[in-house]
Amino acid sequence: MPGPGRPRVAKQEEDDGLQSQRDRNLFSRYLEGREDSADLALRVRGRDYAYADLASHSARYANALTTLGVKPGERVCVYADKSPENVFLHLACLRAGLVYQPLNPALRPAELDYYLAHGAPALVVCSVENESWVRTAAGRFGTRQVATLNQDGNGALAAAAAAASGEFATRPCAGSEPACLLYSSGTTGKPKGIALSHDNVSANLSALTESWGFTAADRLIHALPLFHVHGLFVALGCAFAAGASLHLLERFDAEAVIGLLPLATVLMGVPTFYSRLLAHPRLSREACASMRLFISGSAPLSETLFERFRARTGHAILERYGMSETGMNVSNPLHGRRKAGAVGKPLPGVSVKIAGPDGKEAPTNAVGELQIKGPNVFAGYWRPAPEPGPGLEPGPAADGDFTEEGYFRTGDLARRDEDGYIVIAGRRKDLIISGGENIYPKEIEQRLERIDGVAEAAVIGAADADLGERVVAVLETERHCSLDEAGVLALLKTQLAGYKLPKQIHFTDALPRNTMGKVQKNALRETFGKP
Ligand code: MLC
Repeated sequence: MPGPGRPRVAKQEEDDGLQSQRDRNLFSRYLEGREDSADLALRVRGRDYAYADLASHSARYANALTTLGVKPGERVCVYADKSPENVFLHLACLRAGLVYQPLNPALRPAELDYYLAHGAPALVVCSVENESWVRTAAGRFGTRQVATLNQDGNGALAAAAAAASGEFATRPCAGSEPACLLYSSGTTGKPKGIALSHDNVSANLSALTESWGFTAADRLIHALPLFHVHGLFVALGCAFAAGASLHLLERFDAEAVIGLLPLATVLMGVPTFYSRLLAHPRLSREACASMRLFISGSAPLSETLFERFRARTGHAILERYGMSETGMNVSNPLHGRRKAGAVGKPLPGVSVKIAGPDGKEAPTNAVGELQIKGPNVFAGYWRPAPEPGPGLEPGPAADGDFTEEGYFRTGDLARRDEDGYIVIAGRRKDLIISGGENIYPKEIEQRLERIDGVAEAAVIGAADADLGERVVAVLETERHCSLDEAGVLALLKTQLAGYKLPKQIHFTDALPRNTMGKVQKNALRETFGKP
């Protein structure tokens, strides 16, 4: 901020700086030169939106948000379903310098509280159906505004946008300003806030569009949720940055995707998309004739799935590796060998270190911690600002998340093979990835242990042909306890989003423990973790 009495030269430098930052807004990147273009940007439910429509609709939403009093830097918590209007809202946030804080609309009220407290949003957007209890929750956390947006495009926010002007001057912003606030599940059971800046996303999109050969001629099937980095910035972002078009599906549905394949060139998905497509009788080489690329990420793609898909369609799925904190880091090549079981080589501009126990680069094929550096990497977890008043600030980068050399410590284990391809060898402690959703056992265990009669809960991931892994809970119950699976699930359902619910619950008098009394999850995986 320019302060009184600051030297003229500093002011001049600042002006020059602002000038060079004029186009750092990610929205400018997306729409560059296409504000009046009739080229197709989005096709959804039989409706077409050209790039010019993206410009005018996002302007209407940006005006509506501004009228609601949301100011640059403030969060807009979007607890709403996937829809074209939600896309306009995301673009509007970028244009107005607001921080899009998307949440899974499957979250239960008890889960929403955390995000309102942590993100301290100025506005929550939710469905009309949820408005009443969301208002009460918003009131508890000091959120100033609640506005509604339904999946069908109705709601108070949509009405305000429809009445607003279709012109809005996109706010020039510094590249370091946050474009979104995403969350990763923390090992402690508390999700961690991840702000990706306009520059983080922009750098990642340059690497991805180049590496994956995106052009304006591409037509991407978008069946991913909008509340993760995968659907929001990788899928939506690659398409918009290249001036391509998107077929937006409100959720993944194998039948609908197969119907769209002949009209499309690229699909991005989690491995579950591919196993479900393979289960569909109409998946064939012919159905994929216009497709140039199938990309998979967010969860490990098994070699069997890779080979089965190739045998059926002739396409080698391109697997890549990323995470919310960094966007995408490593990818198999567009041209060249795509290795089953490997996630590929570092993307342009991304530096990968496989750190051995001494912190130095591990030798070829030796497993070490996967560490990442690059312009795509976030600055640090966001934490609630100290009192007084709500607000957020970037967390200190010194609490072990980054190495002294500035590498982000992913916590994942990996090795670099003799061809330089990276192979993920083990994951962040305890993490379960189910259908591409990250689930931390601690959060579920904490809920289970609040149930009367549960002495201790242990949650593990079991191998699952559809989801990759499914959540399984093993409960040590108190004597004479009459709990059963249906009863426990009924209680959990009111507190946890459906995807986190255990698919099986086992009861035991005594969980296996080591001499220190700690539950031995490996023993539980042996007994209960099989397909
Ligand atoms: C839904 N359900 C799940 C689930 N999704 N259970 C376990 N794991 C999941 N992922 C449950 C619901 O609660 C419901 O239970 C039942 O399954 C059917 O719900 P649905 O809504 O019809 O599910 P479906 O459409 O089949 O969804 C499955 C899915 C979806 C795999 C298509 O979860 C999905 O789109 N996943 C993608 C997640 C993603 O985008 N991850 C990216 C993270 S970013 P009930 O009991 O109510 O019937 C990241 C970084 C990176 O990791 O590198 O990309």
